[in-house]
Amino acid sequence: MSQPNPSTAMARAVIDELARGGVKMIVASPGSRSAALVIAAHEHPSVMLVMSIDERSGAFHALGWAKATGRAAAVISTSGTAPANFLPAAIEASMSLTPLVVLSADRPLEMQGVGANQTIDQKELFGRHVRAFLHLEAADASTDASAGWRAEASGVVASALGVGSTPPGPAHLNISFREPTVPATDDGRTVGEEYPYGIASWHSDEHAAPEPTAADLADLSVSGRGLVICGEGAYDRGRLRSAAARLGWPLLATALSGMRGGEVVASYHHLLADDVPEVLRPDVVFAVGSIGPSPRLEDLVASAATRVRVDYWGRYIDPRRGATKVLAADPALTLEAIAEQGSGTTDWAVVWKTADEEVDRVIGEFLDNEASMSGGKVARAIAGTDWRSLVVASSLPIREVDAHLRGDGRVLANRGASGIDGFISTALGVARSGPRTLALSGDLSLLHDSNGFLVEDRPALVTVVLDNNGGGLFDSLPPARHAPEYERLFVTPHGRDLAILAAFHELPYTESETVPSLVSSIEGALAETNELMIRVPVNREEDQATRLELDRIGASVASALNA
Ligand SMILES: Cc1ncc(C[n+]2csc(CCOP(=O)(O)OP(=O)(O)O)c2C)c(N)n1
Repeated sequence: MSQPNPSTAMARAVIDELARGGVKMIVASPGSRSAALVIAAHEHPSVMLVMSIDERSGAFHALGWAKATGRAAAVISTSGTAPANFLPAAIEASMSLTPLVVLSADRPLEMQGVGANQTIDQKELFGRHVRAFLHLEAADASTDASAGWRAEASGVVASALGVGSTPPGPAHLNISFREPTVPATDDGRTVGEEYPYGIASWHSDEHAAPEPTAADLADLSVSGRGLVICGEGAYDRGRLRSAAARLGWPLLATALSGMRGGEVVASYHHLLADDVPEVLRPDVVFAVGSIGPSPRLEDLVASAATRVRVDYWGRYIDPRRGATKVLAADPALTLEAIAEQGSGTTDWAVVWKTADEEVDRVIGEFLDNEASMSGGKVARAIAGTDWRSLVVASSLPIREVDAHLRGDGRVLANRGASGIDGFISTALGVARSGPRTLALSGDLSLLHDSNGFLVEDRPALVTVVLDNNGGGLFDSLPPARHAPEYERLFVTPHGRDLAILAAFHELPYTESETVPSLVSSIEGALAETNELMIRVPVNREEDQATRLELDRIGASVASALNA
């Protein structure tokens, strides 16, 4: 077999090293400078290569897949503005600790700074949003550089997976290529020499898990009323749950924590609408990971005298700057160590659980009797369907799911940076990892990333769109009361017919105006093709009025508890 040209040899070594490091899924967008990388990914036996026209969507597709599988994914782009489109997904990957390898092809040194076409400064393009920036100069046939290529490639994978105390996230490898960028030794534009050396392999390191230290555990008493709040993050759910049970501490869990169901308290959002009721006020709060989106959990944290925040990867999560202790430690091990000191007040968890069930019952009754469709109704309807993964958009969808979903199941959302961008692609990336994926989107989130539907070999996805013709979230924010031209400047109604969008993308489409029809459309699709877009028309004003009414109901349940 003849030797490859230098660009091909380098691309093969890099892609092979990614695969050896566990990167088995790569999303690439078309371009000439990146040709060697794309061809190497296409030819590698253990890599699944997916083509995406749009780099921004492609990166979110890879991100969704990585979030769903817990494994690193990679993206490939050509030079110029192409890799700049990776930035939103890279930021989300950074903040949600998702391993994402970003490969950008670049022009060689002799083409930099001389006005060459499609040539920009790509060095450190993602600034501080990546765990590492590495660069490979264009290969040539005069030196054996393969060990160096493999070292850089395995380094970028290790940085994405998390090395030492650095958490997983995005890592960027910028690679300059000289013509020819296709496997032919001479592609007619420039004569490329053969690369005469072997491309030997390398290996990567593993990270160490943090354990709580004696200082971490000092002053953490079990006397009084303790409460655990579980959010998104890395920790052993089972061990944390049993440690909380041993302590007799109630456990509240966000929809994104993956901890809902059973004895876990889920319906806190409306219960805490007014203030924290005296009977539910904790002395100690142990908050794990990122506990959004309901700001009322932060009120609950603030109401305790001892406020502990803990995150496995040491993310500093204390948005109100009120923590009495912020720990970088394994949350389950830490709570177990606390539980070894004894147990808390016996009937305290029962008080919380009773309140949780009561507020859920009263809210359910109210919504069942309400004629119009609302976000709350849709979230409750979805909760009971047979999805395997539920992917939820930012804005109202995640707030409604967090407020109404009570059962267990895998819920995913881009809440690292809470963008409405890349949503469809994220959901399709999740759907590529397994069947029965259900997405809940707002209409703006859908329109923002409808290019996501253009992805190659599109996985089947059931998408429910809460169509309130614009951004309904703003109705509960200050602009709704204080801004001029509120509708035009904030809500941005578009008046578009989503049926046409679905038809353009050749997606089966339906509309649901009642809960039974929504449930039957979802169940039908999940049981058969897994592919459907369901538009649920929602009146924005009525929906906002319902949310306010549910808050009033929650507050009255809470004040009855105090009585
Ligand atoms: C990329 C990005 N741009 C802008 C925003 C600000 N933003 C937050 S919510 C929202 C409206 C979203 O509308 P839609 O998806 O229809 O959901 P709804 O508010 O109606 O639930 C916008 C624009 C954002 N979070 N992310």
